Formats: sequence, C-alpha cells, structure tokens
Amino acid sequence: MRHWTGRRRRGREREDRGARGEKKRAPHTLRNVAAKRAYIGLGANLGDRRAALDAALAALGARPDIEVVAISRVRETDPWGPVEQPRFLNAAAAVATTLSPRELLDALLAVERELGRTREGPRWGPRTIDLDLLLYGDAQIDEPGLTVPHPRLAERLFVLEPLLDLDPSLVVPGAGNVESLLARLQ
Ligand code: A4P
Ligand code: MG
Repeated sequence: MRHWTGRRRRGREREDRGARGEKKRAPHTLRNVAAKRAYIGLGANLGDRRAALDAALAALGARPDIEVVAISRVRETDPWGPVEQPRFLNAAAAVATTLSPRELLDALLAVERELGRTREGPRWGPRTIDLDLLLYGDAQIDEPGLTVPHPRLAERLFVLEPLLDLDPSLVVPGAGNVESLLARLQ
C-alpha cells in the first residue's frame, strides 16, 4: 500500500505523477476473485481528525474483501456548504474490492458507526468521520440510498484534488475527467 501523506514525500509524489502506471497493472484479485476498483472519500472535522482517517483506512483494509491500494495526500480544507464548522481533513483512497457497490457502501457505513459517527446534527454538519463512495469502476447508479458517482463530487475541491493525486487521468462516468472538473472550480 502506498502512503503519500507525509510532508517529506510530497515533492516525490509530484514527480511520480503520471509515471505511476496504476492502470497498467494486472487486475487485482482478492482471494482469486476479480476485484473492482473503487474510490472512497474520507473527511473528518471533530476530535482527532487524523486518527479518525487512519482508523477508517485500517478498518477497511482489515476486511478480506477490500484492499486499500493507494491513499492521496491528506489536506486541511475549509468547510464546504452552509454550516459554520471547524476545518476538515480530507483524503481519498483507491481500493480494490470484491464487494458490490451496495455492499461497499454498507461496509463504509459500518466503519463510520464503528468509529462512533452519529447522525445527529444538521445535514453537511460536523462529523468525526465521513466515508463516501465516490466512484465504483465505470458504474453509474441511481437507486434509493445509493448514488454513484457521488452526486456532489464535481462541486467539491476537497474530493477532486485527492482523486487527482490518485490518478491524474481518472474519468468520472457521465461527467468527464477529474482534471477538467477541477479546472472548472479553480
Ligand atoms: N448515500 C447514497 N449514495 C452515497 C454514496 N455514493 N456515498 C447515502 C455515501 N453515501 C451515499 O450520507 C447520507 C446517506 O447518503 C448515506 O447514509 C447513504 O445511504 P452522509 O454522509 O450523511 O451525507 P449527506 O449529508 O447526505 O451528504 P454528502 O453530500 O455525502 O455530504 P458529506 O460529504 O457527508 O458532507 N467540507 C469540507 N471541506 N470537507 C468535507 O469533508 N463534508 C461535509 C459533509 C460538508 N462540508 C465539507 C465536508
Ligand atoms: Mg457523506
């Protein structure tokens, strides 16, 4: 698992962009079952934010059906949305998984609960940990309780920048590549 969060490694991370060749690798298998590539968004703005991100990644990676393949830089970001609240730490992770999109979302919600997330308070308000299913392969899903790509992904710098860290040529199905979505916001 690569980890590019350390300040020390940032310069090298930039140089590595474009040369990582993640896509050229053989498809992942978990327990010999072909795995899908998905992207998870992580955010925290209450308590020990960094510990919450690390604990969430550890809990996901501990499952036999999820492999955390790469983690973006961790950024401190201004709160997005109408609620006045503390700054967030945000990151994204690329995972290989044998779970379906629905099962993967359930796994994310289970980890949120495990880490003490409650759903009190306003929508878009502060939270100890928030895990969003951003992308699942090239799937476009719009079902009760499950929308993929994440519906507000293209409006959020704090999501697009970490995705670009993970794969500079990443495409959001139905919306275009991450680089051009980011350019629209800047
Ligand atoms: N749900 C459906 N599709 C998905 C999906 N693809 N990923 C359902 C995750 N959840 C999905 O989620 C509510 C329900 O949406 C879930 O139970 C699931 O069944 P939620 O996490 O409470 O989020 P929400 O309130 O619906 O909205 P959203 O847009 O996910 O908000 P966030 O991302 O939780 O917003 N500012 C900064 N800088 N950084 C942040 O991380 N986060 C928020 C919270 C506001 N401002 C922020 C940040
Ligand atoms: Mg969320």
